[in-house]
Amino acid sequence: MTKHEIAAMLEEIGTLLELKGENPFKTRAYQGGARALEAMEADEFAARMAAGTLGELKGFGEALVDKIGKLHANGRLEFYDKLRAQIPDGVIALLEVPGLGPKKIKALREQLGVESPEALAEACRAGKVAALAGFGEKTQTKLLEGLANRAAYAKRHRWWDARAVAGPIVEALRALPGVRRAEAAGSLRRNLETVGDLDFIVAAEAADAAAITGWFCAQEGVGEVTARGETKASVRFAGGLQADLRIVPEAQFAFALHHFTGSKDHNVAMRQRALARGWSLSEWGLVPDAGEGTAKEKAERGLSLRADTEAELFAHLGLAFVPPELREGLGEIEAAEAGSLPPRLIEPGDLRGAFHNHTTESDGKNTLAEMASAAEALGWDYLGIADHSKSSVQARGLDEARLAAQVASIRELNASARHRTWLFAGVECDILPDGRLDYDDATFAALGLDYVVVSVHSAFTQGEDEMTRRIVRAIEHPRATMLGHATGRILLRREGYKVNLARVIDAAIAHRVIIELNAHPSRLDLDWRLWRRAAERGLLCAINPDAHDTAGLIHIEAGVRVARKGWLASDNVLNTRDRAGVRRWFAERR
Ligand code: DGT
Ligand code: CA
Ligand code: CA
Ligand code: ZN
Repeated sequence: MTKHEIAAMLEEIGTLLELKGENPFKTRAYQGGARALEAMEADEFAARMAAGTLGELKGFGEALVDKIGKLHANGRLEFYDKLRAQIPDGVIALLEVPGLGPKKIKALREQLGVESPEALAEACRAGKVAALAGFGEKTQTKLLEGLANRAAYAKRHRWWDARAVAGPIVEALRALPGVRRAEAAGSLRRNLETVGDLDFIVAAEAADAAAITGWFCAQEGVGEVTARGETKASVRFAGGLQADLRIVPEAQFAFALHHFTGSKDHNVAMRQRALARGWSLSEWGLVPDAGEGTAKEKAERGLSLRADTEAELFAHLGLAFVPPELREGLGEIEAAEAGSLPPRLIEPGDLRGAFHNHTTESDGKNTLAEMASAAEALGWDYLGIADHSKSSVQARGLDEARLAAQVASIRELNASARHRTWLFAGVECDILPDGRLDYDDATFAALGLDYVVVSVHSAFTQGEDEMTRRIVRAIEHPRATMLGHATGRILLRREGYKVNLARVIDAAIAHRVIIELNAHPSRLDLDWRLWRRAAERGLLCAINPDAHDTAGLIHIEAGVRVARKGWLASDNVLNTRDRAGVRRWFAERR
């Protein structure tokens, strides 16, 4: 096991012990150990494991060192297996309910016998939770809300995760005998931030269909086949994600692909447009509306207009090609008719770097040098480092002295020319509950940072007015360069804080502050629905991975996909500019 994996394991052991109600010293030893491992350089860890000197460090007692040794050598630990077996799965599931931690779960188990989210919902509805000491009416309402969200969220999946499943399936489908074309359609193709199910469309002869559905239902990872016919099948993967397959004749492929890409609203508008021109548009084709029979029958009689590509389908209706991510029924058809679609949406290859990234100085898992090397390997022209500021104590935020030292290391690394990637020195500065920033003006003046990302990391429960005033005040600060994760939402887990985004966007435009499109697959915040209009009004975007390790840098692609959905072109995004262009922009701001 790697250092990260061991740390995660220790953290989990700490949680499990807490759930069991073990002595707090014991649980804290594991949690402390996990954090200490996270903070340790990989080289040091390897050296200490080889020399057997981990125990010399503060916080690494004998029992802990023994367990780390076993995990390091064998990748498993009997102690953990036994501990995990003592705790029901339902209790583990309770950890995912917002507002519940090990202590509260323990009280719920002991006093109400609650051992699953379902049992918790029942206890809340019966009013039993409100009556417990330390809970109360408000907590009970919150828990019920959290449970409802959890149920809704469980049905959807992050776009990034869905794509990881879909990509290899499309490749495999294309390699099957008889498959002429294969695509993933649906919300995945539209780059929606969360995906309900996967929709695969395949063009093949009827004679090959049975073998293709056969492969689809028997492929690795399928937990259950929920429907199966000659040309259609639906499966559920072990992880809960479901997938539909449809096989169509090649002549129908563009129509089926368009139909099953959706969205529903887009399809409805397209169908109305076709009808107004005397045509009926469906997954079967584009057939005359007049005359006997269903659209399917007409298509089978060869009455459909021909379209080998979706572009031809759109052309039949007098429209320019609408990229899939714009097909949400939000004015894309009108724009396609008027010729006012963006001539070119931003593409992943347009980005030359990113600004919001962490290192081991705060809560990142890789050092400055490791992050720089990773960015260089990706061919990035520059990498911005923005670790947490001092108020983010849990993330080991940097005080003035540590930040000054980090800025010096960054300057040194640039001067050494060890990496082709240039490092910009920034900080992710907490917006304090009253809207002040986490460092005073003198500190900012002394630090000489290239830029400042301002973000909310505390007091999430403020009312909308207070939160809006707070963020606007931060935007008005002359040192603020960009606003990080504008709502703090965690997709499928946590709603964003309440804030009037229209006013935040107005303030950002007025003060020439960038708003980030946080590209972490769980954030994708600021939401794509707001970008089109904001960018038209002059808001500049930066697409940032918020990387906490080297692997996190590639999440930037998720941000670009969602930026396309927000109609953004490369001009709208600061990090499509080269190093000199970015430097110039920072300098003008100052
Ligand atoms: P999802 O899976 O919930 O993330 O969203 P989609 O958009 O992938 O929806 P899904 O899988 O139910 O259906 C795929 C596409 O098929 C959908 O975007 C549009 C089309 N479609 C499905 N049902 C209907 C319908 O009742 N009417 C129309 N016009 N189109 C539909
Ligand atoms: Ca779908
Ligand atoms: Ca579907
Ligand atoms: Zn943050």
